[in-house]
Amino acid sequence: MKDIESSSFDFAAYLEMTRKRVEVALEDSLGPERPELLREAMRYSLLAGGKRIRPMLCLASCELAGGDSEQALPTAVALEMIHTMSLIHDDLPAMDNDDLRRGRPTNHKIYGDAMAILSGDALLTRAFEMVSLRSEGVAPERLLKVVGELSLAAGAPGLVGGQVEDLECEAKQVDLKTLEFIHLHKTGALLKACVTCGALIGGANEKLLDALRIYANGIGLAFQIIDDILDVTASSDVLGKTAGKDLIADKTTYPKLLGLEESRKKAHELVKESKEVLTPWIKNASPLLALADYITSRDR
Ligand code: GRG
Repeated sequence: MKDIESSSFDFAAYLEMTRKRVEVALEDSLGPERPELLREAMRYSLLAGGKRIRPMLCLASCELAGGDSEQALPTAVALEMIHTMSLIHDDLPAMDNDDLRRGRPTNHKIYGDAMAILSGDALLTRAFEMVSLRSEGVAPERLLKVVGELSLAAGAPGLVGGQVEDLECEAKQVDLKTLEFIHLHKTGALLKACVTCGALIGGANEKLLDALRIYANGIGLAFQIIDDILDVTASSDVLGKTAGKDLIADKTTYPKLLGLEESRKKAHELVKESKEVLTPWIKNASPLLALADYITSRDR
């Protein structure tokens, strides 16, 4: 099938506009937490930049389903909160033990391990508050489904399961199937929740939800392949996190199993397939098509 192009869509302008919209919503999302140190630690990581891909996927999916993306904004914020929590916890000494994230020292390097765990916990629980108590104009049954999707994505069937498998596989020979399991859970599950939650709020039917799940699986794997490639080819300065860690930790990665060129090819194929799934909705799918391309063209 012919590759789908979204040439007339000004993605750079869309990206900038949506990023600013998300930053404002993130800034507004944190209340007067007490004690002040907890508030500081939560803000430190949540407002540290980041590409904000997850909220963008949520807002774009809501619009693709015909909804008003303003109604999905609290859920978009919730998704970024869950993502940020997972980064804070992933960087802890008991997990990936990293010093650098989003271009600055990791949360635990500034606030200590206990506060990093607790600020992550506070962000995770605040995410559910955003959806259930701060969404306006969305039918309660839709919000209930969103809560369900978020629980599945964050918990054992998603992020936690993927992370445990990843830890279990450290310094072991891992085959392609296991690597795929890790990434579909560690990275893919939350990306899938971004599109399903946005689409549910927008009132998507089952056909669109199924297509978006396939789209998300494809871009989720592609996202991780590019992450693995950048770990070998980019600098820590550009990435804002420690480059070359996979090699040092002797982790199995796509470049290790397939080589750099094959890995790039696989990521492009996955993105192409993800875009094709959205063909029936092509008229309103430009942001999601362009976000899929962004994943393979990104340099950080
Ligand atoms: C405690 C419920 C609970 C879950 C935590 C720690 C953990 C379980 C999971 C780790 C998940 C993880 C860190 C996956 C890596 C995903 C990934 C590729 C992150 C990088 O995403 P980007 O590039 O980062 O979008 P920015 O900084 O741009 O947002």
